[in-house]
Amino acid sequence: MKLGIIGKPQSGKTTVFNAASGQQEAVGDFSKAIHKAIIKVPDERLVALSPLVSAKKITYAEIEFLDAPGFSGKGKESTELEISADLRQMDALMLVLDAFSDDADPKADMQDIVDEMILADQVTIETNIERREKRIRTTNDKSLIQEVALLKKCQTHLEQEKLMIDLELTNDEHKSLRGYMFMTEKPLLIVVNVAEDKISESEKYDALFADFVSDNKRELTSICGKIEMELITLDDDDREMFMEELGIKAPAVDVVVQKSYNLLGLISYLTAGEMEVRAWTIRKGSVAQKAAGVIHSDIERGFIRAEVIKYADYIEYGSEKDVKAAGKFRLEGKEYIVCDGDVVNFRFNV
Ligand SMILES: Nc1nc2c(ncn2[C@@H]2O[C@H](COP(=O)(O)OP(=O)(O)OP(=O)(O)O)[C@@H](O)[C@H]2O)c(=O)[nH]1
Ligand SMILES: [Mg+2]
Repeated sequence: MKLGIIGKPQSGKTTVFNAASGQQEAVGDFSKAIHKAIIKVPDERLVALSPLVSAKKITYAEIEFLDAPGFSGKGKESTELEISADLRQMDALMLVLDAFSDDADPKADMQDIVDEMILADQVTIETNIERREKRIRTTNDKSLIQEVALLKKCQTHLEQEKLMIDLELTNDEHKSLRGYMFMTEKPLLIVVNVAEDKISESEKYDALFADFVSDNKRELTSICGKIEMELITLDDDDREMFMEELGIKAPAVDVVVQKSYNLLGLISYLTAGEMEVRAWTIRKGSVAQKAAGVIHSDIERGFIRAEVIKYADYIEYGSEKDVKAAGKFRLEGKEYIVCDGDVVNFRFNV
C-alpha cells in the first residue's frame, strides 16, 4: 500500500513522516525535499505466532510513505498545488494540517487543499474531454462518446465543489475512470498536527471536522508530530513511560497504519511456517483464491484449497496438531472469504 503525505508548506509533513517511519529527515528547512520510506505494519500476532512454529524470521506487511511537498512558490505563502506523477500513484493521501502555530487555521488550510485537488481534477477532465471530442469528430467512436458523457457527469459533480470519491458510480464507470487517477478519488487521512501542550485538546478537532469524516473515505486523527518524532527514537520502555505521561494512547505509526487500513478496507491474513511467519495485506471481502495471488500468481492459478486456522485458535491450542485435535482446523474452497488474522496454508498445483 502506498500513502502520500500532502499539506501546506511547513505544516509538519516531514515531521509526521519521520514520526511514522522512524527516519530522521531534516525538518523546518523549507527544502521541499521528497522523502520515501517503507515501514513495517506493526502486528503483535506475528510475534505471538513465531515461537509456536519456531519461525526463523518475521516478515511484516509494509506501507510505502511518500513525503511529497506539492506546493510551488516560496514558504508558507505558496498556494498552488503541484501534483507529481508519484503522488497520483498513491492508494490514499495523508493530509497534514498545521494546528500548532499561533495563527493556525487547520479548517481553512484543509479547504484550500481540497479546492486545489478539485481544480486539478477539473483540469484533467477538461483536457481529456477536448481530446476525445476531437477524435469523435473524425471517428464517431461509440465508446468514446460514452466516455465523454461520463467525464461530463464528473465535471458537473466537481463544479459543485464535491469530491470524486463522493460521486456514485457503477463498477463499469469506476473501471473506465481508473486511468485518470483523480486526486479527489483517493481516500484521505486527515492528520491534525497539534502543539505539544495541546494534545489533550484533540477532541476539539474531532468536532471541528466531524462533518467531513466519512466511512471508508475520510478519517481523522490528531497527533503532535514533534513529540511523536522523538518518541519513535526511544526504546519501548521509555516510549511507554512518556506516552503515559503525555496522555498519548498509541504511537503515531500505529494510528496511521490502523486508520489507513480502515480507510482502504484492508485486512491481513497470516502464514506461519519454519521459514517465516508473515502478514499479507488484502482487501476486506477477498475470496481465498484471490488472496492467494498476493503471495504468488501460481498459487492463485493452481488453487486447490485453503487450510485455515483462526488466529485465536492457534494461540489457544498452541500447534497445528492440537488445533486439528480440537476440530478447529478448516478446509476452505476458492470462494471462502478470508478474514483478518486467518492463518492460512494454500494447497495448489501448477
Ligand atoms: N511546535 C510544533 N512544531 C512543529 C510540529 N510539527 C512540525 N513543527 C515545526 O514546523 C516546522 C516545519 O516542519 P516540517 O516537518 O519541516 O514541515 P513540512 O510540511 O515538511 O515543510 P515543507 O516540506 O518545507 O513544506 C519545523 O520547524 C517543525 O519543527 C508540532 O507538532 N509542534
Ligand atoms: Mg518537508
